[in-house]
Amino acid sequence: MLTKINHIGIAVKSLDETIPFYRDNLGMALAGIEEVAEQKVRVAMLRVGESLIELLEPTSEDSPVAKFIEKNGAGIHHIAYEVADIEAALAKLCADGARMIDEKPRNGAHGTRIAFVHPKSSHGVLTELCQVAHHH
Ligand code: CMX
Repeated sequence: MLTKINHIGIAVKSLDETIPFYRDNLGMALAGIEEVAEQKVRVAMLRVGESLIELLEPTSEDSPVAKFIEKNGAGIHHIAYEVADIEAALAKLCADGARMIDEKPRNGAHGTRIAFVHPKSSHGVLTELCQVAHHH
């Protein structure tokens, strides 16, 4: 069902203050910056091998990422697994009784379709399923 780790989401207070560490000190290529209005975040994608690091900056105080940072400080926020067929993956998880945040896919950054499993069902790790626009 899962094909690889698409990205790891990291909550940050400021993209401008965080990007230099990943891009310049760790030497990752910045793949793009985009606002995802629906999620109230601005995201920067940095490439590491076949996976990405997704830096998440909240764009409003009621963003889920703002709430996370308030509670935990900046740090790892979620892990996103790539799936070839997100409807099939969601149907399986629902049939298995997992508590979903999204029962239907919604739009993520860079044309992806995403759905989150609630951390109460995934043992404390916010888990995202992600279907990329052009799956190979
Ligand atoms: N990882 C692990 N646990 C988390 C978590 C996270 N990122 N965020 C919240 N939790 C836990 C909390 O610690 C809390 O646990 P306890 O009850 O044991 O204290 C519980 O989940 C409820 O948390 P809360 O602070 O009360 O927050 P909410 O219930 O309001 O929201 C969540 C939590 C996960 C449902 C919400 O953040 C959500 O819907 N997230 C999915 C959307 C999202 O994160 N979007 C940003 C990324 C967008 C992108 O990648 O494009």
